[in-house]
Amino acid sequence: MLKFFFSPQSCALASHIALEEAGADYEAVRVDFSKNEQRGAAYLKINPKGRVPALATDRGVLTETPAILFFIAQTHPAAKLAPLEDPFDLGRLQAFNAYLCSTVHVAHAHRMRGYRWADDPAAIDEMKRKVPQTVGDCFALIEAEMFEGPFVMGDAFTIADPYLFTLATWLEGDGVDPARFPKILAHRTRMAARPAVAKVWALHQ
Ligand SMILES: N[C@@H](CCC(=O)N[C@@H](CS)C(=O)NCC(=O)O)C(=O)O
Repeated sequence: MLKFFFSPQSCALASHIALEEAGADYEAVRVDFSKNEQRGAAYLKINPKGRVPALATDRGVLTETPAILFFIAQTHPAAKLAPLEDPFDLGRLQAFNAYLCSTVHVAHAHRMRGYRWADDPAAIDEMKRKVPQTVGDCFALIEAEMFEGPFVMGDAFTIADPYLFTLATWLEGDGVDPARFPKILAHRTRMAARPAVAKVWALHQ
């Protein structure tokens, strides 16, 4: 059975939703950030990066949201969470998730985790001040150029949808008005109504 390590309302929400959408057989294990459990010896044995999510499989532990999402899609083909037979569409899907992981999430992290990049409190404050602009710019690009609708990739629900949903739930906290992005906001509302999303969302409160 899969063992999924998560912390509420973190980026782990995306993979958690994907596990539910896939109908996966998994156990969810909560990592308590308030106790710094992600940096404790026990968790570092699971994920030496000290981050969530992590997915323990019978072949070892997977980390990094795009990799975990794709693993879930590949191991649960009946759920049709990725265009597995179409190399180009699969490439587009991976490009979308890579952008969320490498650019959007990192822009967001400058609000709470500026200490990763600077020691000077003034530099950390400056990074924090920039977050509404950098995160807002990322979402403006997604809204205008990348989001197809009604789902990220068009008509089919894929692993890009829970990932976009997760990052879109951070918008208000990042000082960005989601009303600027009508398509993404409608997607967020539609996603929240899905039974798998509602079930996982409740566990993340
Ligand atoms: N690139 C990783 C990022 C993982 C990550 O930064 N997770 C955050 C939560 S959203 C975390 O575990 N932070 C704990 C910490 O920084 O101590 C992914 O996409 O999975």
